[in-house]
Amino acid sequence: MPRLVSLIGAPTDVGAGARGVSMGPEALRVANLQPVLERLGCQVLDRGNLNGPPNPWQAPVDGYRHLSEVVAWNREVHTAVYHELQAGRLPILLGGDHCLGIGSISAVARHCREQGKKLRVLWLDAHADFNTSLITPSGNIHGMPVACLCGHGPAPLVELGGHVPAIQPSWVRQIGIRSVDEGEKRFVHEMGLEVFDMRYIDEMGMRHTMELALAMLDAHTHLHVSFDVDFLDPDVAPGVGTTVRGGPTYREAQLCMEMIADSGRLGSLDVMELNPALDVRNQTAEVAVELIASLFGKSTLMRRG
Ligand code: 6HN
Ligand code: MN
Ligand code: MN
Ligand code: MN
Repeated sequence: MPRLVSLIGAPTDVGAGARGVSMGPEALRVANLQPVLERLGCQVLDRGNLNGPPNPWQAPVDGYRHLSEVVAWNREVHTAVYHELQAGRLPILLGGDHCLGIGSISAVARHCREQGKKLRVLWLDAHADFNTSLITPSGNIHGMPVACLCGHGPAPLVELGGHVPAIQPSWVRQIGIRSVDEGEKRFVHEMGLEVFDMRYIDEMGMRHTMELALAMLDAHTHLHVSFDVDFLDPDVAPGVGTTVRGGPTYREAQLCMEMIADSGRLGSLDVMELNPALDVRNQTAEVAVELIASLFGKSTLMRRG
């Protein structure tokens, strides 16, 4: 049976500190995301783009920039992602900034609760995205989604999926992390998030890292991948708002995606923070599409096992 996949565009940058990730969904389409997935045997529906408020481009208020706009966009995302999951389809959220992970993952968590499934979240990112209004250096909500999902954030975001907290820290594995703010560091530690930072990947290698991150999945596990494109080294992915040197190479990222594919448990995906305004000839979108192809089972020769 072909894999049923739905593309959902969320063209906004309300949660970010730089403009331009609102153009991410179109860049991924231009980089042939749909035909690439179809060649891999997926049946793909492009649901088009969600609608939400424009970016008012204002300063943060009480530690949050654009809170009401962020809430409005996340409600849209939650509804759309939940709808696809209920229809038995695998949603791919095309961001958009990473604040939208709140709407997406709260929908996945709700679906899993109703289906009696276990949820595991892989957070591929240069950043931990675990700030709160009290410790954020920027007020940008794309630096806060993991904390919000774990119950720490403003009520309308924390309660978005109807169950508080939406997820437990122990369900999350963060990979590729190399930029964490001071207060955020303490909070990550306090909450016991499992972080495979770049130091860990340098020392142990991507293979061992992914073996641990993917350990103990079973037939009842729904695997959600939240792929912030700034996970990648800026040498291969310059088109992101918040580049941080020293990320996974192209080959390391391919191995990461191939090992997730081999787990056979991928149930939903976010592709976030792609910024065409900072890209050169759409190369970052093309790299992202190549990696998504690996995530959906493309391998150089035959699949093993
Ligand atoms: N992202 N930690 C920084 C902040 O402003 O909170 C950067 C966050 C980046 C978020 O890339 O999704
Ligand atoms: Mn399902
Ligand atoms: Mn992020
Ligand atoms: Mn990031």
